[in-house]
Amino acid sequence: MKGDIGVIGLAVMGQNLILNMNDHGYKVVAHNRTAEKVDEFLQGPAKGTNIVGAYSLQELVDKLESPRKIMLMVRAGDVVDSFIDKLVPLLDKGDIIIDGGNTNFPDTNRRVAALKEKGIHFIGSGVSGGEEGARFGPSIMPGGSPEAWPFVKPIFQAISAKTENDEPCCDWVGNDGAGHFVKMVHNGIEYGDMQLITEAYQFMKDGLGMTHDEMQSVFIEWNKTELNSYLVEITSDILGYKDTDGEPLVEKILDTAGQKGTGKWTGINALDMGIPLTLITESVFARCLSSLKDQRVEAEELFGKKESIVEGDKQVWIEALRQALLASKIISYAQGFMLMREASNENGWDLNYGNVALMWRGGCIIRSAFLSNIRDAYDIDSELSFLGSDSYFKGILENSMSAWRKVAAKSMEVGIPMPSMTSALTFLDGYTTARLPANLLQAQRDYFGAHTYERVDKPKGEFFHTNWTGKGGDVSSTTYNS
Ligand code: NBP
Repeated sequence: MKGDIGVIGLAVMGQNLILNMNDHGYKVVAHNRTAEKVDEFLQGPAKGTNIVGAYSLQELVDKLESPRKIMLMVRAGDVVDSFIDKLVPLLDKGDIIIDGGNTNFPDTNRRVAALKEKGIHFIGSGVSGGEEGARFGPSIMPGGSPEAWPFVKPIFQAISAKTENDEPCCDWVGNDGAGHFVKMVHNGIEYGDMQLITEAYQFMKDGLGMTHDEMQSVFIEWNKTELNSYLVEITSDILGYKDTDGEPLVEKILDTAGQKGTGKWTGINALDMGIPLTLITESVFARCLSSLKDQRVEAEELFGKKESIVEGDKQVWIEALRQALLASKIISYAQGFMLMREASNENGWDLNYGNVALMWRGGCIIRSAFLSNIRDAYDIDSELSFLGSDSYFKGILENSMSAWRKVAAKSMEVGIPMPSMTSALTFLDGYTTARLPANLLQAQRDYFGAHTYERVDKPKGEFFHTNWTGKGGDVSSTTYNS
């Protein structure tokens, strides 16, 4: 009997996805560049299963049922192109290549188009949930050639995570690189969620002087509220984890954050599309700032930074902090969905935002109860332009406002950096201000560069130039937005 699907790449993600597929009754053919890893896998975790090995790409192709489905779980970038180049001459028209790595979506756009000309279907799929997700149910976000989806759907939906209503956390996202785009935004949101939690931790630790056991209890309690999520849950575990000497391990970890690029790509895309994705971008910058460790140590001494004590009733502050975190999180998701909306419009992807929320509901790192409310919001209005306008989220934002302002103001007063919580509040203040000072900005642009402006008392699209000094000419610059 031939294999149902081939997987190339036997590192942590590939191995666990294969075992997951095997659990669901699919016969998987496994291949890896370094052939010894095929043997190690077959004699190790895959022993006693239906999984078979292939030591060359030709052998892999020969062992698969038509149309062949071959999933790449390898390092993103050139490695994917190199496997595609080697596979194409061995495949037949109608066969399917799937890239399940963390690929930058323009690469997927390019591959879908190039392979279409050769009659090969290509799917670029986000896979989230790390090792455990891959093994027992990841969130899977596939996009690319729609003709390929019916062949891949049963396998992907079987192995994916399920919601409490048994809905698969996997559905077709859209054409081209839509799946990888949505995965990229997922990762950007993950950066934001993590940063928000770390800001709350620093406020509690440095501002309120709380012990790790106290902070652990707070996160356990928060996990019973609207903040219920995987990241809040693991944070409580981390805060309670003691090193061999009985001290909290977290304080022994160097405070420089790593990053692999997906948060940065999200920020770059937001800048390219003109979407104010402030919270996620601040989270990326917070990681950049953290990596300037030596400079920070010197600067703390140079500026003689004092301790940042927050006075007042601790319990009141903790509740204010919870509300500030929740409200900021709403802004982060609202901005992320704004970005997806713009990308969907620009690329004609016709994204279903409720489905995206459903795909993130289980299996992935940002899984949370909150995503069900997001899905409900898009069920009510599939074209909602700002998540915070939905009545459920608007209610939370309004109820949290005073606590959120208190926390933001206090952090500024005592010098605790909270870039994401404060920028979220600033965004909402801007978004809910009908008249911003951009009129003055337009005047400045026209003054020095004859860039022209529109007037509130004239129809939009009519542009004016003023000779502000009496010395300039009447010639204006061309009006366009980049
Ligand atoms: P890695 O990203 O570490 O990739 C390892 C695989 O890539 C191995 O099969 C390795 O073969 C192959 N490879 C490399 Br590296 N360079 C190669 C080359 N020049 N030619 C051929 N093969 C090459 O594995 P992973 O962590 O399992 O991740 C797989 C994909 O899934 C990545 O795109 C990753 O970003 C994404 N992802 C990872 C996670 C996670 O939690 N780790 C989560 C979600 C998505 P070899 O054995 O011969 O070196």
